[in-house]
Amino acid sequence: MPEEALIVVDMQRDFMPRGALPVPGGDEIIPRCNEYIEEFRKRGALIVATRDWHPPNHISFKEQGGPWPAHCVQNTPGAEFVVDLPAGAVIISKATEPDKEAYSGFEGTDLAEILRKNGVKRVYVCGVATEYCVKATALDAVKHGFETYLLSDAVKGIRPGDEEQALREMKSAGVRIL
Ligand code: VGL
Ligand code: ZN
Repeated sequence: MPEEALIVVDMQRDFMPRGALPVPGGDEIIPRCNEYIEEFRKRGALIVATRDWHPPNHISFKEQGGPWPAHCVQNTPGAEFVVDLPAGAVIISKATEPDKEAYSGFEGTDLAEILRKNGVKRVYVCGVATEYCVKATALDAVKHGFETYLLSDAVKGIRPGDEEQALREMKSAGVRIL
């Protein structure tokens, strides 16, 4: 049983430059994420990729009164992964219901159960955006009792100041920043 999992958060086309909700420099971490995926795969870790997977009328979209432009709509090119996932990777779709927002990969999904069933004790988190889905996922991982590591050279935030604050919050919650 793999004791470890790599959780790659929301590495999707719409969060990259020229996407619908771009994270500045989001594409710069693609090679690093791919290296981690390969390294963790080789050492037998479970590879998990979360994806934002919204219906077209999602509550978080401006058209619905939410804060964000429409992004990562289910089955559109903007929702596609930009990292290379191996066969056997576990894909976790989140925020799939029109009236519920979910930044964390654990929220409204089977992620915690899947990790537990696979014997996972430690999780390593990378991806975007640092101060939204990465932070929420890492904090929930701690809450679920996993030893949690942030791969800080493979995350990117929307705003640099918010990213710094998010790193401090994660650290004080018990996330180990690598
Ligand atoms: C995200 C804003 C809206 C994220 C998702 O993946 O961090 N941010 N939806
Ligand atoms: Zn979203």
